[in-house]
Amino acid sequence: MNYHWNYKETSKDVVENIQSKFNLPKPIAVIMAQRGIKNKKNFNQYCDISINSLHDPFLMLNMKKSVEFIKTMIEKKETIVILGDFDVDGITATSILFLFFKSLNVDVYYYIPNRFTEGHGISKNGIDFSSKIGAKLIITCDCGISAFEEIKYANTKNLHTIITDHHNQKQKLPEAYSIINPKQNSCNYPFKGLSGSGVALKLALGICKSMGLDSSLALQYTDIVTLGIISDAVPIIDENRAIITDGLNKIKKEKNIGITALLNQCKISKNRITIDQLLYSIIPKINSAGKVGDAARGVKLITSRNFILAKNIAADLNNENIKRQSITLSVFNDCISKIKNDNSINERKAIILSSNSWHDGVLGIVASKIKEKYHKPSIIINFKKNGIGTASCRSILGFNIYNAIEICSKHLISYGGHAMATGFTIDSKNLKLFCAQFYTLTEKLINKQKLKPKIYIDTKLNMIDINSRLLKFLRFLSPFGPGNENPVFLARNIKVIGIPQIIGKNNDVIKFIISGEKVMYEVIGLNMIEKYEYLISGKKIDIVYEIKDNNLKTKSSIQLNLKDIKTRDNIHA
Ligand SMILES: [Mn+2]
Repeated sequence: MNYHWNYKETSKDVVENIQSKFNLPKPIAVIMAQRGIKNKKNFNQYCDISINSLHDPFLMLNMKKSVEFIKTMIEKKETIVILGDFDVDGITATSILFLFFKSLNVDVYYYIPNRFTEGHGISKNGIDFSSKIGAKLIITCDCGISAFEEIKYANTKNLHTIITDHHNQKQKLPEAYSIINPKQNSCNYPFKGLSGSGVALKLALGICKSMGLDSSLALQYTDIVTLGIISDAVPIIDENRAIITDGLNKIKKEKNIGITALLNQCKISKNRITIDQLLYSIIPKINSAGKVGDAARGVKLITSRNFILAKNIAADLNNENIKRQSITLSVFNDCISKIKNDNSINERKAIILSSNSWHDGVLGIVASKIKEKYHKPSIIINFKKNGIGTASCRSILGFNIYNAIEICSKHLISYGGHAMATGFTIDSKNLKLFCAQFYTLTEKLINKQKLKPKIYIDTKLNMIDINSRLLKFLRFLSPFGPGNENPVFLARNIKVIGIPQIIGKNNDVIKFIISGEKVMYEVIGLNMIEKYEYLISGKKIDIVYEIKDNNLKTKSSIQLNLKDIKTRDNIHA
């Protein structure tokens, strides 16, 4: 992949102002300016990642109404059912509320729909289950904001419903008893970036506050909330920073038996856990529970109090993840050969591929991989025998695929999602019309510039400027994730020392030593084997890199993560 290097935009005045106000070196001031840390007040807000300074849950619309109602249900010893979704955010949100209500001795059950027979969100089966066991109240997790029919159905069964969700609302709202969702139009909650698991935590905190219970009764589950936050890629700013910081500590301390059992399957050193590691290790395993089998096992694992049971489920999920990986690879390869055999795909500004022999559970991952490889909006559709297709769509920066799908929605049965990731269902007889409209739209809306993959650089940073002050500053900025990315640096005129190595299970990692101004660093480049020739050319190189954030204790142990590399004669940045 040939990236175009761009600097992030920064105002010179703001940088100079920060530099003089805080007496800081320029690279640090630039990074602060980009993150809006411009004055003492912003700085203090950024510093405050204490779990005890979260926003008041009662700032959320309908929190009071919901908590009061739940209290009367608890007093009357009524049965409550938590209805979650089958992805990691839904599973973790469900787990939190289930454990929380259990700890209050509430008669509580949970229900997670089956992806293949019931689909996303609240299902009729879940409502029937709740009715059958004599429950009075359903609390949804990470879903429900557009479940108009299902909530109506619950009402006919005399079930009360409280929706907790974080998805955008459609024009109408369902007729639930109450809806807790920071993103609903009339909610003035100060932070809109909560995950489904985060909203569940807020409800538990609201109940604590209103019943005079210690907030630790809810906050003990920040490790579980953290997995939902990371998995849903919500921004790691505001409350999410505080929750994740606390959650990562709890994960390190092995507070949750199920999470620990999963980590043991991945053989990760627990005192160095990062967001990225969780994203690539245990989160896919929890996800695979719902992608190739029964997602309720995810809740069973996370809520388990039994080491042996947890170990067994973790081992099962690990095996299923391996199965899922091999299905993913075969669908991915199938897509690649379709692309290679069809010249028209190269000419278009988006990729749409379909089949009737793929696996619904991997469409999203494959769409992401295709998008990454070709840097075009990508739609992957699988048709079932009845002619109904399920699609996953992934987009590139600067193209809102949700809006585009919405424009083409007259050809679709249903659709939902957000700017970068959307899903839909379609009848096979409408596929041609849909494709035609979508291709026309992308032709019009996407210019060539957008199709060029770009890397955004925070600031230039020479090797000599990597000092303990900078490392301390990076620690202060962390944890990194969406919305609070690890800073990306540029260093020019770098000399490669010795012979670069090719390492990794698939021989796709390059490792080499660089030197500049009397210091040496080890550089690791994942999936960068195509750049190996630059390293052995003997020419000086320019590199774009991150400083690895999980090992910052001593300067000698830091590693540079390579993002891209250019030799001096092919620089366009
Ligand atoms: Mn979610």
